[in-house]
Amino acid sequence: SPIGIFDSGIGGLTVARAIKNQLPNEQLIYFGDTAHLPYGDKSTASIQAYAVKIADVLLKADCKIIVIACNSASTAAYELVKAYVASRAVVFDVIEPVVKYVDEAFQNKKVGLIGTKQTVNSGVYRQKIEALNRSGKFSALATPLLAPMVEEGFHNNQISQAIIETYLEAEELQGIEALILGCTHYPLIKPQIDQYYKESVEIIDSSELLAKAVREYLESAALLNTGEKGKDRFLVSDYTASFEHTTNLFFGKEVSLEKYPLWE
Ligand code: DGN
Repeated sequence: SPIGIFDSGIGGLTVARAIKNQLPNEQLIYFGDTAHLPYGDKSTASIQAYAVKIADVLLKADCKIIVIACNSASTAAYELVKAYVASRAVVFDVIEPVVKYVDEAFQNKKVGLIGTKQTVNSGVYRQKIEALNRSGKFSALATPLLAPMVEEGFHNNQISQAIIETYLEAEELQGIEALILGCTHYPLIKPQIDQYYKESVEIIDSSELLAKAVREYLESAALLNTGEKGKDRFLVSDYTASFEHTTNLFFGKEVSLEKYPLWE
């Protein structure tokens, strides 16, 4: 059975891509809720309603795992989706693997987070990291310009460099030894962030950590696909040609999107 992955749009394809790289023999069913993006500015209640509806779509497609490939949806709906899905599939989010890594690698260090307003204001990363028995500090900054900037193809140019630097110079992010990329879009600007810090700060990419956690789970639960692999599918709740074109940016190649409205 397939691995189900969902996001507010196509940004979660960075997560799908990381999972595909680690697990090339698995079939993916990706759902991008393009009719309701961006989640970064939505209320928790709205995101929860969308997330449960999408979980249903993925359960109907017989997914053995549901991956919440969106930080905003993970902060708003992880607990709810887990309770809703119960024993029908195993649910992963983008936050747990990061928290585990911070616990292992940054015990006494100050760790920073950048993400959407929903992700930062929810305080979920803060709660989970502060709940660890560690002496290091945690500090977060909402960087809402970054996701639309990446979507518009502004990475690796002067404008994106100036915006990134302005954010990274904020008071909140001073003295950090690691920076969590708390948004699906940020792996694309990781080279520019690295360039700013000149390797003095470790950049924590949640998509890589999540993909590794999914692989390790499938291996240990003996759930790896051994038979013939079905074709990957990419569903979107609203279709436009420009979404399809942008898939290239996040997935490394253009994929064809199927329209699948959440509500008729
Ligand atoms: N996928 C969202 C996230 O990771 O928070 C970012 C896109 C958005 O909704 N702005």
